[in-house]
Amino acid sequence: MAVSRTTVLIGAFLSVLTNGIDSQREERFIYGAFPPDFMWGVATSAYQIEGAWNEDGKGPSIWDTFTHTPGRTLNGDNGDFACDSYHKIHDDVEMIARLGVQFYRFSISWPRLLPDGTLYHINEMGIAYYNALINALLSHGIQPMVTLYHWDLPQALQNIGGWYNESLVEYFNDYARLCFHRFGDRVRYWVTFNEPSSVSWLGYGIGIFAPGLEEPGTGPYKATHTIIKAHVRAYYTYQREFKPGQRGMVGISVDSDWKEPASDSHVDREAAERAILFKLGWFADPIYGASGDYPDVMKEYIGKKSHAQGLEYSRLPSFTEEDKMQNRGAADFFGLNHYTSQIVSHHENKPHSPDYGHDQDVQNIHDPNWKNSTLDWLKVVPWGMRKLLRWIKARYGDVPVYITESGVSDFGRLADRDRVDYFRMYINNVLQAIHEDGCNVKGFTAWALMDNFEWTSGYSQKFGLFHVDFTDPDRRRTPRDSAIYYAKIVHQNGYMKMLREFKKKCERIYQKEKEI
Ligand code: GBH
Repeated sequence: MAVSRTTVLIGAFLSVLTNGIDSQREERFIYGAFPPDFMWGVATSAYQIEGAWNEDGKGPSIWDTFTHTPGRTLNGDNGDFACDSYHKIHDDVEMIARLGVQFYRFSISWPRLLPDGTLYHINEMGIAYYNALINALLSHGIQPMVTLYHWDLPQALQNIGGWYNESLVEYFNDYARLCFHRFGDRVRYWVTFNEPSSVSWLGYGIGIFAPGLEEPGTGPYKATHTIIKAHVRAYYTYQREFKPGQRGMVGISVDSDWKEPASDSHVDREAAERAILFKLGWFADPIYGASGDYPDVMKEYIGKKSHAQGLEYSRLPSFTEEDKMQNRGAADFFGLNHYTSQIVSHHENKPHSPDYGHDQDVQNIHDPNWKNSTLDWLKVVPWGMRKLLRWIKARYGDVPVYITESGVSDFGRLADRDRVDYFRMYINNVLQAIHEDGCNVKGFTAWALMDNFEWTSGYSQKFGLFHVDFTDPDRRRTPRDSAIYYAKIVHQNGYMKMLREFKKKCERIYQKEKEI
């Protein structure tokens, strides 16, 4: 009895020392540290936390309009009050400081600064709020990472067509310049757009997100075309006018699931590749790729399908040669939001009504063995993180990658074991990607700092490291186990000390057993 236990312990001990596989799980786990300059962060976004939707001169955004329309969100929830972060800078910064992270990723509400979206009227009270937040962060040694667009477009700009209207390239550029000018002396990291594919597909394709338009065959492509141009334009504004003095970096945060081929067959492997290119490559190829253009496979498939539908042109807009030259390399870092994976097989869609989903000729499913979260789309697949990072390196080279979001939902218990497990394994796969695949990952951001307004799911879904009591007018925040666990990883910059602790524990037990 004693012998076999000892043998087991020694085995575990050895496998840990050799960075070996945790044999109790199908998942691989390694011990080790992240590079010394690796950055840890935590994220939120304006509409999801600020509240104060019509205070101090803020203009309405498309999400105010959308959530105030009956039937758009679960239980009619909205962000009118949310976490009341507009009045809680002190509490928020305190929480972030407790995590020990190096940066806080938050977003600026465009209509809080520019109520009608344009420079016609600058709302100084909105500027004052972000100044106070940035200064409070810096006084705690926390760097701000600022997202300019996390989906809350000024309603006034939707009234002229939203991202269908190319003049938004200029309006966005004006807004970005204002932010660089007013905040850039203290901000080193800028993200232009958060997950633009969610905007294009959910907002303009199937209409489940604001502005709620349903044009699945053309909307997403048109909206994306403007968004990419807006990103590129703002990138050069920063380069020319601000970078020499401010020395910051500008990137874009794209989101992608990992797409695992359903089989080894050539068609399924191609289908999985196509699915990633339609989602991630759609934005990343023009900016980080060699061509400055959309992926060839998108041009081919959308062109082919448009033709079969009797169109004389492709539903995918095209970039001019000059656009392509501008697009290429228009980012200082690669922002990645990653949550989950899918199994992809080839599935030919007969040409019927045009649809971005059908254009891909793929079928996405979940492996029934994957661990669930409380959201249908979010299955826990830690190794997908590593494979996706590897894919990004293979396609876009050594551009610095910041994981700008990753996290998991539940119904909100403080003892959130599942969230601890999620971060333990997802972050570990980032470590593996760095150590074993040479991926140039520079930072990790946990989504989210605290529970918040989860878009169409309202307040039913909890992503927070901190619990928020939404029945309390004070919106009291309380750390979950995952907050403590994440702080530990941040503090250790990986999993080093745990190895030492584990070693000590093994030695102690081994010693005791010998005594017996
Ligand atoms: C991020 O999106 C967002 O940036 C963040 O604001 C959000 O709170 C967080 O994730 C958690 O959701 O409705 O079935 O069509 C994550 C990527 C892409 C996930 C769109 C949900 C819609 C699935 N999201 N997707 S579905």
